[in-house]
Amino acid sequence: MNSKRSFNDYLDSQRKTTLSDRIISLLGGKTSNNDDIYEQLLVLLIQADVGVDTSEEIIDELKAEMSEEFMPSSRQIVDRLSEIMIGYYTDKPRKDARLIMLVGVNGSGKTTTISKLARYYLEKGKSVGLIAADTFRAGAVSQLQKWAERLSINCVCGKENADPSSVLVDGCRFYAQNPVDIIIADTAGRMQNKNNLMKELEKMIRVTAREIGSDEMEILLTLDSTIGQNSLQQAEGFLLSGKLTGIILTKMDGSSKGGIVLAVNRKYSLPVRFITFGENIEAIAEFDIEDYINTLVKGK
Ligand SMILES: Nc1nc2c(ncn2[C@@H]2O[C@H](COP(=O)(O)OP(=O)(O)OP(=O)(O)O)[C@@H](O)[C@H]2O)c(=O)[nH]1
Ligand SMILES: [Mg+2]
Repeated sequence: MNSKRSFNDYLDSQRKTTLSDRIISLLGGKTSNNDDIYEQLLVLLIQADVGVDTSEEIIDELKAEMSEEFMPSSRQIVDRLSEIMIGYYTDKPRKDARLIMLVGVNGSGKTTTISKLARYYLEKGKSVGLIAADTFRAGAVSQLQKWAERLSINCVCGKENADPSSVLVDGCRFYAQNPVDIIIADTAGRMQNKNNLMKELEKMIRVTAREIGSDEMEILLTLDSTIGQNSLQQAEGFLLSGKLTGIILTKMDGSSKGGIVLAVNRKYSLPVRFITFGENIEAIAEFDIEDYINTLVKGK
């Protein structure tokens, strides 16, 4: 199955509960333009995890455009709402990174996402190598090593309790001798408010940048989409002195509508690079804001 198709399957599964259906049933297909409607639209956005502040900004903008004389149909409201939401997202050009490092709190989906990413790039005809720099959690290295074996790719592994920075340096040097198109590095889960662990991560990024060049790196934060608004705090804690380059939103197959995409993007100007939507190795796709909002809001 190619990734576009599995992304479409995911979008299909989301169509059942679109905002559009709820908006249209709310408006009853009638032309309407009153405060009560906007209030209810606001609640729908907040329920979709867009966040209170961002939802208010979006609804205010919609409201300002709808003059009292103009009686929009519910379809027009839905269409305009989608456009405004897409306009709220700031993208950044994708880097052709030589190394992608995944960072994030424990259990957010780093290691499984790395196996998905590896398969994704292999399918695109790229060569891939892994670095297992989570030397903290027992079993973390072998978890990645198993995936590397299944995908027939190299994995440079650190010993348990080894300094993760030294594993990264070893990995970069191994792939300098045995070049691949993309190196993907796993890191140990850590809470964003643990200062020493965040310092360790900054060091890991620094030493890797010395080997690879900071322009050749993507540092991606895995955010568990099911935690809703807590994502904002996590993103703030993982800005890594400006080194964080983007987000992977995981577990989108759960109850989350993932509206947090807009809130995080608005607040920290971080692009969402990928979403994952299942335990299956194919359950990953590059994030596309228009597809995503159109599905979330309009169901198409
Ligand atoms: N349903 C679902 N589960 C997922 C997804 N991504 C990851 N998981 C599950 O989330 C759990 C944690 O995933 P890991 O990849 O081990 O998370 P991690 O961030 O590497 O965890 P630590 O190494 O402990 O920090 C596992 O049970 C995964 O199967 C997803 O997209 N959907
Ligand atoms: Mg892990």
